[in-house]
Amino acid sequence: RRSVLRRFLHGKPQIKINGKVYDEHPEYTNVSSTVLNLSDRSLHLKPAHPVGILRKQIEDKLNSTSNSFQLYNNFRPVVTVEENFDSLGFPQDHPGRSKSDTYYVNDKHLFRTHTSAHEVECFGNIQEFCPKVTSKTPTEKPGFLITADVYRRDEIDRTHYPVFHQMEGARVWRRSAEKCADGQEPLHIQKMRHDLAKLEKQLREESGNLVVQDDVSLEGNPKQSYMSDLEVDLCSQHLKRSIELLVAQVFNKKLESMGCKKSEAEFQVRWIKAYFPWTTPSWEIEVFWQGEWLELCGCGVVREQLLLNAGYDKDSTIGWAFGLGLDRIAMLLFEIPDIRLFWTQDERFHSQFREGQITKFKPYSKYPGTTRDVAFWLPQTQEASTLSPIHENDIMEIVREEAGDMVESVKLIDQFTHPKTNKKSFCYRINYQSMDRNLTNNEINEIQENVRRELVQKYNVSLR
Ligand code: FA5
Ligand code: MG
Repeated sequence: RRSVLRRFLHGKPQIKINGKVYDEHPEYTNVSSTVLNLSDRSLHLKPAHPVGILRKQIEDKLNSTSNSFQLYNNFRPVVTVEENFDSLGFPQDHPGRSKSDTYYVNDKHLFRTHTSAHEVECFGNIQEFCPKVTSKTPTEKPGFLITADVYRRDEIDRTHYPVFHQMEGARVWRRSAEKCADGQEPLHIQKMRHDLAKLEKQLREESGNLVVQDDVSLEGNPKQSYMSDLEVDLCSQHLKRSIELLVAQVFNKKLESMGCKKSEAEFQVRWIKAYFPWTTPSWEIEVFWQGEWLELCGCGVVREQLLLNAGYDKDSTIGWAFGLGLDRIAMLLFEIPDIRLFWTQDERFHSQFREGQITKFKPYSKYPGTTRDVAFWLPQTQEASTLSPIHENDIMEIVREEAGDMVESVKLIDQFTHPKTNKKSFCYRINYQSMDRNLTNNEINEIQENVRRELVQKYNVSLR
């Protein structure tokens, strides 16, 4: 499979992704063919796919208050390191930048790890705010929603997949310096109060059963000095109420479909302080669902440096941004037991969903699974250093590359150091199971053999 997408030009290895050719980099390139193959699926654009249905529903709801959000749904997944990290103020040593966590195309390009990679560009499109900057796609709207596939090297289990979906949201207000006559507040404060009141009214009418545990303290979660307390307060409230509105609408639909009446069913969310390099103050929101707190979204008041990067004038603007994970919400709403199902081509999955409707997934059958263990000694040279060059995500990647969606989970089940030789041994248990069909022993054995061979070839381990 690998050779299909890789090619050589004048002896230089290159990768073609969605029609564009990139030079490989000897140290950085770590993108796998599994990921390359997933990068042109655009599940979020399919109107009758759970992820597409959820995206549309949230877009409609957020634009129902005042239609302030420009929609962006077609950004390509490869972005620059600058867009994904530098423009957002990620420090050089941030763990998110490491090759064990991120799929790099080369030293300058990567598969975006979040939709925030497009914030600077989209802020720069808001015409009123940077009149000097000539964007190719200007918009009049003071906000935007970006939905896209995002990529992270990660573990393998029912809720983790190397590709998932996020929706980025943002909203800005232009500050007015002028003092108003007769003790009236500045125009932008009036505007923010007006926008907030409208949102609160809608929230009261539509989501009276939402119980919110807010965190309004700014201790350890500081505001920026160019903003007044009142500005931060109005902006934060508008941010939180906007997210509460979308969360309430999504979960109320679910409660209704489960036969609960709106007036009876309460549900809880809580705000928790968080840290992101390009927002302050920052929070995460969690929802209490079936006995567990589930993290839905990170957000905050946008740091001015980001707006300056987008071409805004100093002290001119106040804004918020959020990044919402769509897959876990979609799994819960549609009662989808395994994240791999989103990616299946099986009609028995796709025929179950309709545009605009949240319906319960009916499993078409549970195919039997089978497990295989792989145990190995690390090579002697690696044991001397405390940091092993094999990261757990590298093991995951090999299994994904060989097994594709036939792998359900990979778990470390045993690890020890030989008391005499000091050699380190690891044992991983691989669960094989297909969502679509029965697997034969022969094909699993072959995959398992390939995994073992790759471990030896790439990392020089001794199999046990
Ligand atoms: C971010 O990605 C930030 N870009 C969010 C943000 C945007 C903050 C704008 C401030 C301003 P985080 O890595 O926590 O943050 O991911 C955001 C959401 O994506 C999470 O709350 C979760 O819902 C979802 N998410 C994160 N990792 C995964 C994963 N491996 N699988 C499924 N969903 C995930
Ligand atoms: Mg998080």
